Amino acid sequence: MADEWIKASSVVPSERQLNWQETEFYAFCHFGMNTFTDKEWGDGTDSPELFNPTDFNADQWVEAIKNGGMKGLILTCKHHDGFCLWPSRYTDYSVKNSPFMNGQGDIVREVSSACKKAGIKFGVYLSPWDRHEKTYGTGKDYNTYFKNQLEELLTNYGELFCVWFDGACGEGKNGKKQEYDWQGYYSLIRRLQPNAVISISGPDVRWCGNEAGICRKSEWSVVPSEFCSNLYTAEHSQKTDGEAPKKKEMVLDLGSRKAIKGKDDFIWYPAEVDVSIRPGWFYHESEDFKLLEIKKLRTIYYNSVGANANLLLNIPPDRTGRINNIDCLELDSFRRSIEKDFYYDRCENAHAFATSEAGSDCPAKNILEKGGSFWQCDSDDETPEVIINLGGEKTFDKVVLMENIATGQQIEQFTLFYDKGGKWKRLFKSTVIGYKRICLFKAVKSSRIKIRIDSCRNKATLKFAGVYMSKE
Ligand code: FUL
Repeated sequence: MADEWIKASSVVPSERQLNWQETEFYAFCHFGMNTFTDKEWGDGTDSPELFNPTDFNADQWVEAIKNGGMKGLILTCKHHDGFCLWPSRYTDYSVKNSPFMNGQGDIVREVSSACKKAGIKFGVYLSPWDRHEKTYGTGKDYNTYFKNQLEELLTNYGELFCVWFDGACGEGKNGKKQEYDWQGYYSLIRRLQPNAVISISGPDVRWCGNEAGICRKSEWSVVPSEFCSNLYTAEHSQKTDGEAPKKKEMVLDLGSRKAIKGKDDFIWYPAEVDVSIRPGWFYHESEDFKLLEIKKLRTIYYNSVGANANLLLNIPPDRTGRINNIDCLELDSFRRSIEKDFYYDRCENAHAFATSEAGSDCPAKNILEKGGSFWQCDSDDETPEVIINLGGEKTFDKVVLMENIATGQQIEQFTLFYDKGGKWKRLFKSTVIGYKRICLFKAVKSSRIKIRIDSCRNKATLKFAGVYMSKE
């Protein structure tokens, strides 16, 4: 077969995947029966009477999430226990039989409206595994039930940016076996919400493979199509209560030339890192003082958003129906810390030059503008270089690079240099860039930096390059 990487280089994202990628950092809200029973996995037998948030306020959730720097929210409309946060016509196991607003309430409505009002995206999590619903395990009947519920969510709550399907199932060998009608679910979503990505057990967004907030050193968005397999995802997902999937079970290289050798079908399947701000996914008072440390959260952020993956951070609302003040404070300090990191923009008077340009419509100067345009090297330039002249000596400790992924992912390896007394000195070296790579290093002072693309597939592009210094 011809070189696999040539084939891989021509794979591009769909419009919905591009929009999703730009969302970068968004919240997961695990809220439901487990919030009130202090569990992580309910078995579907807890009475709806128990669901009773006394001070529910979706605007407060959205305010806290926005204040954390997040641009979207995915709500667990139904978790494994089967309890629905909206008054579904197809089951009694929902908010309509709870004391919440005397059975007149609809959490999905409240949260989706709050997101819309505040200008952030809204998405739904609907657990395929359902421990309450009697038809679960029957095949066709459950699929009809599931599609009916899906349709309610897809039609009654405005535009969705994501439908998130979990791969988890704790039925075990001797439990119920449900054959999911995945294709049926997907076509319903495509028809009713064509702009929504289908994540995890779905064709648009790939689960990074663990719940510890770790992604690969080289997170390729183009991978062999066999990695888009619900069976594979299910095998690696959670199977018992309280035992989250570990990093060691992950395949560590999905997209390098070595990893794709011998494969002939590739897809755009970008990574998402999902992790909870607390040890559990649902709120437990006992975990109020066990939040991820800011330092750890920052590391997760830079290793995901800064390494070509999106970050889905779980913030579980508490029993009052609000995001606990402890989590709100943490989100606030986190966002402030990231803002400080990018406080000084060192490219305000910069100029950019490249060893080659593919055409007059893609000059190097495009990388200094945050717009739709980009730089692309010429096809015979094997190790293209871009030089950014900062317009004077500047101190900096960060470089942000973005490829123009609309034309595919090309860069396999790059090195950054800075000018030290007229000589190029190595500053940073890494592998893929993709949508975004944030390079962190010890502050240096210089008037020029050089980006050398050591290896790429098709003609390298850069859509953006930024140089920053943090504020003390
Ligand atoms: C897992 C589930 O079992 C957890 O409860 C949680 O919803 C997490 C996001 O996915 O597989």
